[in-house]
Amino acid sequence: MKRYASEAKIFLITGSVKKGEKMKTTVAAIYFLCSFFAVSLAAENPSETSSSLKRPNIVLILADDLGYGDVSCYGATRIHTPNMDRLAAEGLRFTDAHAVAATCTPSRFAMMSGIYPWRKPGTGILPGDAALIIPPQSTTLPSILKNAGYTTGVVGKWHLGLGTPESPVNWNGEIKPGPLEVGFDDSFIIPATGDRVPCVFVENHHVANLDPNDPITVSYKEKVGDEPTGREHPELLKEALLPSHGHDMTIVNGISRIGYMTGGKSARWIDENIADTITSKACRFIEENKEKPFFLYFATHDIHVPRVPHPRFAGKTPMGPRGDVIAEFDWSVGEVLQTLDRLQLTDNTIVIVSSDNGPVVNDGYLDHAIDLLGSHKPGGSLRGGKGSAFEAGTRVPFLVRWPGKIKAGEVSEALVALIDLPASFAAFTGQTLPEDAVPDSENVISALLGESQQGRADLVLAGASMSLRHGTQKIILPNKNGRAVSVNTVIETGNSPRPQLYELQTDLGERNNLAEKEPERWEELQGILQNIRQKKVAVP
Ligand code: NG6
Ligand code: CA
Repeated sequence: MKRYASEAKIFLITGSVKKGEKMKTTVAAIYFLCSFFAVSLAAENPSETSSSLKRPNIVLILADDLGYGDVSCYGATRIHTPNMDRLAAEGLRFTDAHAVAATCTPSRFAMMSGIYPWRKPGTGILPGDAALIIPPQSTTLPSILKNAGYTTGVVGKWHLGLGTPESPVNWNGEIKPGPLEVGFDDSFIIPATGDRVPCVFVENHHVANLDPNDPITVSYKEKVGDEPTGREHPELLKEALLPSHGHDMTIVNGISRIGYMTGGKSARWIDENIADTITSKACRFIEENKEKPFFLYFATHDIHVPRVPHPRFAGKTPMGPRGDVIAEFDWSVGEVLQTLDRLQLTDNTIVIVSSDNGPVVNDGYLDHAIDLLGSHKPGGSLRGGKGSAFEAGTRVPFLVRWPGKIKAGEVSEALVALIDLPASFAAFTGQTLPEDAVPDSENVISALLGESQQGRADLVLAGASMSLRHGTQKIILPNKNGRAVSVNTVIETGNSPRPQLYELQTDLGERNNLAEKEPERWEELQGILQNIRQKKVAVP
């Protein structure tokens, strides 16, 4: 307890907030500082110590490809997500929260670094053997919280690269730099995605359960070893997981993947057990750190392809594997909530649940997701989906709960984004950041805590074409080369050779293009977008 008291003093001295954002952060920062004093006072009289007085833990659960319409508290009716519904009932549900990119790597890069991904080349969807794209020692969401005294952990999907271009990742040796070099104290990750090799977990600096006599080789260029591929041996594949596009390289557990691998048999995951494995790791991290403030980034494999639910969930929804893995994801959320309940940490923990990008139905395997969709709309009433510049590409479910601090059952229309987490939590924890750190991240902590309905004014989104949100107005830049519909996923990309302008307040479905009718408004918004793009920003 002494530790808290002395840290509180340091925060008071250094506790100015970033870049003239004092007004917005004052309430949260004061709460944060007061909680230190409350704890230090309570520490002198231990009977007064209550969990609600401690520094709040932060648990960020990020689903993969979960759509705005895939959750029952966002309107889904063919699928039930009781645990996310519980969070919405006990906390704040955002209706206009975004990932800043419509695919995984750029979205997560932005959330970690506070930098728009289009400012940095090489932040597109990464292969499983790519180098780390976040420079070690740069300011990141976990490094901010670590500096604030939190123990930081990541469990689940990483997809931000490992190793360096000069020293590519060695799966049989020490794997670094990676999560531990960008601010995490503890890490148990899927290196890239479930559909990419290597199909193993990496725990801190090493592949978990690797037998040194069976070393791993990975290649994204050519076949390695003599294990069969889906292309050569489709008869070896699980029936519901035949590839529809790509995904026809090395077969692991009867599922062919993107990329080639050999070796590492004892370390390979079993797809049916991924959710169980990482959920129990996430809960263990909470349990092990229950005495001190912690930040857990729990990035699930669900609901990405290949969709392979545990037998407990298989066939439990009317929508086939895609529905079943939504139920499985919701179960993972529930396990985390129950762990917090059991450890009496619920009141002292901020829980955030969101998704890295919008939904996709056919993402490479013939798993009957399309036939079994029925009336379900993965993007709700939004247009587009994963990869798209239309709203369903980036507008995602976003729930925040902090019992007693955030009013229960409220809805917020504030425009907020995952990229805002670094600046918001820096302000919340009274951190002073270097002037050039997290340049595109805005402090929206008051909106996140439900104290204000005011989020950010502008937000640049990276789907198939670049777009700008300015309040409820939206433009999508013309794109002469892109297709209007993705050949593989059959998702409307939002690409058009003509400028697009929508007023989402009255046209959420982006059907009524106003650009030609209102050229001045188009020009004005385009000017705002250009200014943001041309802003001089340090990109480490
Ligand atoms: C695409 C894959 C898709 C998925 C996506 C990444 C093909 C044809 N498609 O390249 O299946 O893996 O990358 O998804 O290979 S994300 O959510 O991690 O961005
Ligand atoms: Ca994703």
